[in-house]
Amino acid sequence: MKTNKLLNSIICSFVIATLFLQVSCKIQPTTDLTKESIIPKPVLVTANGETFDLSRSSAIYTQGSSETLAETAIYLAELIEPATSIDRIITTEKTPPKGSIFLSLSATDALLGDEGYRLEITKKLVKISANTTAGLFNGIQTFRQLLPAEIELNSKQDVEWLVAGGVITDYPVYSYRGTMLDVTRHFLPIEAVKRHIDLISAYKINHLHLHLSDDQGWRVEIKSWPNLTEYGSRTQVGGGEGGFFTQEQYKDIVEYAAIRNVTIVPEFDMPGHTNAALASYPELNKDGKAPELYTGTRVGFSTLDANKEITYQFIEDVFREIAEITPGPYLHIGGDESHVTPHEDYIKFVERVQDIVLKLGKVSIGWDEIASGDLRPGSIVQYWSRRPTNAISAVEQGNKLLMSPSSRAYIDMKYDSTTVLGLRWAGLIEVDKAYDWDPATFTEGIGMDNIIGVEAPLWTETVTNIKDAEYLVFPRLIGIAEIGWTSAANRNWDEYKVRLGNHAKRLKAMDVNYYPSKLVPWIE
Ligand code: TNX
Repeated sequence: MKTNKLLNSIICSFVIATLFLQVSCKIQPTTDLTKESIIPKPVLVTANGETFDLSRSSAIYTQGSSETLAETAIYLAELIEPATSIDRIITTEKTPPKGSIFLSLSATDALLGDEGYRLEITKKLVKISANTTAGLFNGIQTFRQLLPAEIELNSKQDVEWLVAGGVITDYPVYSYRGTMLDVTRHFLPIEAVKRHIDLISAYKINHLHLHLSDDQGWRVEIKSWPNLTEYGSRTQVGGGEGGFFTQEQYKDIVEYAAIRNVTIVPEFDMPGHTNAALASYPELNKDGKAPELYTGTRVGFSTLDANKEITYQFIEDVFREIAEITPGPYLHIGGDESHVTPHEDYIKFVERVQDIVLKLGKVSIGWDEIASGDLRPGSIVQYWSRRPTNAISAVEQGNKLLMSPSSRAYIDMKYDSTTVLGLRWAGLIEVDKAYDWDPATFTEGIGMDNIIGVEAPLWTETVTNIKDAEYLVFPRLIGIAEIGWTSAANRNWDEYKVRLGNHAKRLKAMDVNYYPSKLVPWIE
């Protein structure tokens, strides 16, 4: 009896103590900014022990002149409004009042460059300053991660919006931090692409490469060659109905991306991977006969004819039309796996296509095989294969590399042997393997100066919808985003995996269908 009583009172006080702890934990704000799980990891974080309370905020203030500043402020307002009800934006020349979020396009700090920002948080004010709206956008993403995860929900939340105080000074190591969506093997509609842009930009990914043509389908309207989409878009892997973007929809994607600091990089893959175009126009074929549409997953069986003038007329028309609606600097010309193109034809073809792109005032990006020929000045070589000779040749010709090594950055590979989606030809890529590498030391003879950045492609042979895509993309792309932003000296898997684990609640709130790798200590 006595012992029972004692036991009861011990249990009781334990329960009370736990309750008290939970309650006090709830109302205790995080006050140490240096302990926050920010991804990508910033350059410099210092804490001041203060706490900013967004619940008492009334407005977003902006200062500075730029056409895109208002758009960036509206973006921030739309991001926080559903959960907090703050949506007033005020332009000011003076210091904004206590409690506001202040976007200041006034930094004159060379250190911050084109994309860096300074985020200053005191109990009175959140101030993001940058040289560009891109920098402000990146600062907003960091600020977003400092708010409770409920900020990602779409209805008003009864949460104390407390933010730890201090100063963050931050800028990226690489200017190109990208991912690719293959919308040809399986078509993804415009809403899916927009959602994808929302998610990737939350981690400061700033380029979205769209793989727009392949054997299985042509996915964007070209007005001077209408059959490309009228016929060539009508199927996909497995024989589904396929689809395409009208030019209006493409422009819509480009604009949506621009507000989120994402540059669209359109790719028309050639001279191989062209069955859909060859099926749409018999005159593009060497023998003048159009093949059937293709719904399988083999590669390397189709080619444009490098010795027909109509081939180059076709390419000029296609790239001219897309260049007119692509504000970004790059046009991706493909160039991979052209196994049935005679080598001298391939070399001639790739040189002529680079000239067409130059004439349009754009810069070519091509898969690394293009480095087997003469590269035009400025052309970028996307290094994916396991043939370092291509990477070395590019560098010897004075050209730069975009790093997408398939054994690390191919996020269409399976995570482990039990992953249902994905392929495995480049190996299994667990979350640690996708994170734990350095583009600047990956290939002998290639250093940081030879690299513009990193890109993780998602090929969609096995991916039929955006939820499947997210499963392969997340969380691996988050790690690639950090590789592109944070210096290798400041990165470490054991420390990163804890920060990543702390993003579980946030990813859930955003309804991301991520792979819950056992290697990560997820905290929900
Ligand atoms: C190789 S990587 C390809 C694509 C496939 C991919 C599947 C590259 C430049 N070409 O055509 O979809 O493998 O992983």
